[in-house]
Amino acid sequence: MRMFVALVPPREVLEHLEEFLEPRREAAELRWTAAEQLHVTLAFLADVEERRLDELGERLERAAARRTPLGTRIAGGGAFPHVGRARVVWAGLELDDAGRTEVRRLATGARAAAARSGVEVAGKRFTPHVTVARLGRPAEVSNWVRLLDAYAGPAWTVDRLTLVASHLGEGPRGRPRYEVVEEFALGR
Ligand code: 2AM
Repeated sequence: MRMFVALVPPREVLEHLEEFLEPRREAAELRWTAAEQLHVTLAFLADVEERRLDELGERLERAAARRTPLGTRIAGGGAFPHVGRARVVWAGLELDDAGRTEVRRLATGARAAAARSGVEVAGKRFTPHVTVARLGRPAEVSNWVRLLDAYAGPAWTVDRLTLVASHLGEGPRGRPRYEVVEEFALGR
């Protein structure tokens, strides 16, 4: 199973970003993320075997319990691999130093939980981000990054980890369908 561990902002936060982007997104070369699919990936698990699921859930629960909730908002923008030839346009998380450390620990904890459950974790570098659009062909996206730099969404509290299954090709227009498998409360 293809899965990922994510921070999923509350609906009103997603809708706020959606309403900001909606009137501006006519550019055809960008594939925009549907509002209900916006998230911050902490750990991408390309191939989770069914038999690993129970242990993965238990370990994620413990990893989440060790961390404390933190306040943030979606704000600012960036691009991967870089603005000049981007494949991904993203919005950032506004975090103070303590929040940044806490989010990093959340990602480290989620990745360690997966690895200890015998699940391989893809990707080494972690930059907290919300992918808002993908590009089929790399392009210059400084206009979009500037636009997102002018954005600051409503404050919300990160209070859980979400384990999501990604069913490729089952969503609308060939997109993946995301299914929330389980949520794990922070600091319980
Ligand atoms: P993203 O956070 O940059 O959007 C579900 O597919 C999520 O997992 C996506 O949001 C995506 O990252 C992330 N993802 C997909 N493929 C990945 C890979 N090969 N390595 C790391 N993360 C990946």
